[in-house]
Amino acid sequence: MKSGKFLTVALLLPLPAGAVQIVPDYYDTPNGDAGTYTYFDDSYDGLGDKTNRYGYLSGGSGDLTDGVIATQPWPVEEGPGGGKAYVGWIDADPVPVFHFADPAVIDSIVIHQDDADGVGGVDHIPRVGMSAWRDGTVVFDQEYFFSDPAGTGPTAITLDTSAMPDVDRIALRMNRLRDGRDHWVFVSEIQFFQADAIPSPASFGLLGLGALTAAGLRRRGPRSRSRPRSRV
Ligand SMILES: [Ca+2]
Ligand SMILES: [Ca+2]
Ligand SMILES: [Ca+2]
Repeated sequence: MKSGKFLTVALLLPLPAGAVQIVPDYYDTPNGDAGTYTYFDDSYDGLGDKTNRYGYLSGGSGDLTDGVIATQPWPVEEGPGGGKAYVGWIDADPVPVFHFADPAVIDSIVIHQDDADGVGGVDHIPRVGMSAWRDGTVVFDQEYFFSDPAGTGPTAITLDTSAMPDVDRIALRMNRLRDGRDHWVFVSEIQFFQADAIPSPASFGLLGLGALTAAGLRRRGPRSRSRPRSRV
């Protein structure tokens, strides 16, 4: 597997002020489903058949962490000529599992989705169940609830994980809406952020990118990095 990737995504993507993005080394996930179009994890580079509905994909990275965030509703993004940035599921609540080579401080997680308000049966994620591990032991469990975001279209929800210790594996159960109808979940990106390991804007100009990246690797006292772990 590739080593840990700490990105100064101010250069790549919008991100919370003062945050550094931490990209998982790889993730495992059930592939997406198909309907009018296919809603697969098209850029996945690990094991598994990414053209197979719900085929299990493992050990790689793809649409969920490639930095591409859909800006169009699913019929445009997934239709002819679209970028195919979403992964869409309907048969079961998808539970992608994200792996980090080194225990990581994660203060927030942002899930980019299409809040289609029922268009084509696609709707927002009302609940996310999160579990996180360190060296094979669950160290954080949390349920997050979300109301229907204002408006219709691509949007994001944020999970506050600032109380979580260093972890090396995170599972996110993205629940489908349950209101008597079938509902798809469409997700184009999942981002992990560390909140306070970044220099102030005044020092950024002096320190430059290299120092900023190094700052992203720094751990804070109470959740300081201890020792290398073996992957589980
Ligand atoms: Ca993406
Ligand atoms: Ca896709
Ligand atoms: Ca809405």
